[in-house]
Amino acid sequence: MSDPVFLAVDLGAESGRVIAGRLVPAAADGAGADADGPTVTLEEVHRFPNGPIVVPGPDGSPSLRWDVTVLWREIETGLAKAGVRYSAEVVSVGVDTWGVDHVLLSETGELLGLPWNYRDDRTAGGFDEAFAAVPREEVFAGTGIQFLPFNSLYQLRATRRDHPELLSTAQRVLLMPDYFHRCLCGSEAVEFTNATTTQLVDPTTRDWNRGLIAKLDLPDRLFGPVVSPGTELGTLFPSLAQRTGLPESVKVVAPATHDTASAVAAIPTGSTGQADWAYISSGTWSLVGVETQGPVLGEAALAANVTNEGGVDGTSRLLKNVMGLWLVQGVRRSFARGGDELDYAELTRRAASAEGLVSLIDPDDARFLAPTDMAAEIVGYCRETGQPEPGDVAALVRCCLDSLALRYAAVLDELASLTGERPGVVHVVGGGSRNALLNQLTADACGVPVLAGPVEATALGNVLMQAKAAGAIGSLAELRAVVRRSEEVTRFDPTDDARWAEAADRLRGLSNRG
Ligand code: LFR
Repeated sequence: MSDPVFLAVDLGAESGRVIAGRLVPAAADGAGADADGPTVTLEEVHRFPNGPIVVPGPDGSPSLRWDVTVLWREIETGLAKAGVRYSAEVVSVGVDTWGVDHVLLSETGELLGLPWNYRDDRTAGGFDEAFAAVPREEVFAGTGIQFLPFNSLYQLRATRRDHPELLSTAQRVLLMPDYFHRCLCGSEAVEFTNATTTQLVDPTTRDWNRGLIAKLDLPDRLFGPVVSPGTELGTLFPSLAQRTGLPESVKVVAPATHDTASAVAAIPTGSTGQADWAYISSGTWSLVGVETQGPVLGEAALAANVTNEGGVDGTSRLLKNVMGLWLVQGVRRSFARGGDELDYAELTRRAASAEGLVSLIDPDDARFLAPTDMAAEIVGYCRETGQPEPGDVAALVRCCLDSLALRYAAVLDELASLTGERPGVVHVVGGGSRNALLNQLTADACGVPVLAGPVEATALGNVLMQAKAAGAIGSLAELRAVVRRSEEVTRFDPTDDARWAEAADRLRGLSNRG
């Protein structure tokens, strides 16, 4: 019999994919790298673009949304391709996406409007409004989550303020992957790792913080059962199995549905729940963190504005969101508008030839969250802070990459002071780990080796959690051993350059500007 296939639906802010993962057992003759246990192979079945759509409101004002109907059509197309290619070999399917965004469902299960995209500005001012109901300290103590304006907490409060009829009609809130699981099999469960990104889950009980939900005056009935990653949610709807050519026996299994949680699960390390290694899950966002065995709460964690997101096998992800390659994506869009279409490899090649550490930005300045023109925004920032204005695309991208590397180093310092342990190595995973220049700059800024790869960490984590649910893998440690046997990593050693210390001071000055 051929090796089982697990289908990962992995949706990102720029593209979505359906990926088939195959778990290949250890070589029977006990020879080769895979002698100790199974390996995994991935095959991309379907890829499609994704991005926010603009829906004009009654007064014409733009509202940023996700078109879940189109996303579902693409998912179904991908499943049908998998039906043709693998048919009876498919064991299960699971979905992961970015965090925080969600749909509201009516009593009869109708979708109540298109979900908002988290970059919509309706949550600006949301902190003050929410903290009037529940003080900031209390929100942190009860959730352990970083204060980001787009967390579901502030989004739901914005919906309550602007569209009270939606909240009074809604019976259920489902995060994006949960919604697609419902389309696959009817499940209305909310998966734990992604639920934590709402800032409404208690990190100790690992369930909704119903006291907080009540104080925020959000309807309690919206928040359904929370399930652990690896939970079997059901089997494909027979009609969907028929349309896609997949067997009716295909299970729907919740992976770690938060893309970052799946990526962290697939880090090729030999250690779990220890803060002696760090990770950067690098894509549109850079999630810079360490794995811990429980939440790190208290005053210092609150002051550092770190997050404790839920991980697999009882682990926590102590991390911070850094603006990430969104900056470079934005610069790319700015130049594309001017007719200059450049791919990411070309942008990085140009940045490598530009002089380093000239002008710096604080990547996490709110002005870079959703600017209309990223290149102009960066030039404006440099002008206002008395630095040379980046004059071309090479200088702009170099400014982004230098600044990101410095910001990573600053976050690692903050995390080390919270855990009392300094990571000896940084694993960079995800699409951004392809960027050799950024990897080298990261090693230089952080002063420790960077191990880059796998690029497909999220899809690997998704597939392997399904394999774990099927009983083919026993633990998170074993899951990571499968990744180590299957994927090459590239090492970047820090170069000794005193300019980084000076640049770190400059970035600190910029970040501390009032
Ligand atoms: C990365 C990610 C981050 C989350 C951001 C918004 O794709 O999931 O972890 O903070 O998107 O949801």
